[in-house]
Amino acid sequence: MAVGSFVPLSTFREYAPDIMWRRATACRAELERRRTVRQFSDRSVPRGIIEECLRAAATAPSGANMQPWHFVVVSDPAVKRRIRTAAEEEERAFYATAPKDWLDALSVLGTDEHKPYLEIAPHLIVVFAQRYGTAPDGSRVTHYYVQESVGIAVGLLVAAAHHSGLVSLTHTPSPMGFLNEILGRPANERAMLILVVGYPAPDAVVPVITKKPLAEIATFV
Ligand code: IYR
Repeated sequence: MAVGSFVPLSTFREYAPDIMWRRATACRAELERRRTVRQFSDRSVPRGIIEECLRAAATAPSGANMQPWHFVVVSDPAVKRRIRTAAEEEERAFYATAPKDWLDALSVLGTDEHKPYLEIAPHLIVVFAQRYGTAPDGSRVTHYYVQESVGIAVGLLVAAAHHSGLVSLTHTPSPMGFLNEILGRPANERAMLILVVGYPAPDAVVPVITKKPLAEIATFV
């Protein structure tokens, strides 16, 4: 029983085969250039650019179109410092107790408990997943496929930041409850990750890693 209203699909564009090839290749090449960066510059980034990236993220499909996400953009140095302090505390515990195979897997990335970028980068976008929503009358609204929906939105956010000429780092301190506390977010929201966004430091380096080839990640039946 459809009770929504519908309009003709007017935004779809069909491309001639050669244009389609060119666009698919250009999109792949553009995304292939993206690298996760851990050395940030303190150069400022206009808030409007971040807003545009968030608008791009918000176009993501979501379960029953519930859009179960909330983004907190932290640019205030004092709040960034609090987040860094709390995250480093969690990370110290993680690096001291994580299983050896996990630490071995991370060794190629060169990560440790020090997270200076949480203070240096101009913006931290803290992504919250809303486990349920709240109706105007205060009753609970069920959200569907929350992890999937927020994951897609974050993917678009990462791509939008890259496309805009910024670098980012997906940072996942664990557990992340301190983010609700510092940022005053409600109990229905769970912090999923911090996306650190800005310009790379002039001397930024990235690990020598490769992506799996198509034959390994895809099967055509
Ligand atoms: N959250 C820690 C550890 C870490 C875990 C994974 I999986 C990574 O891909 C990278 C880091 C940290 O940020 O250092």
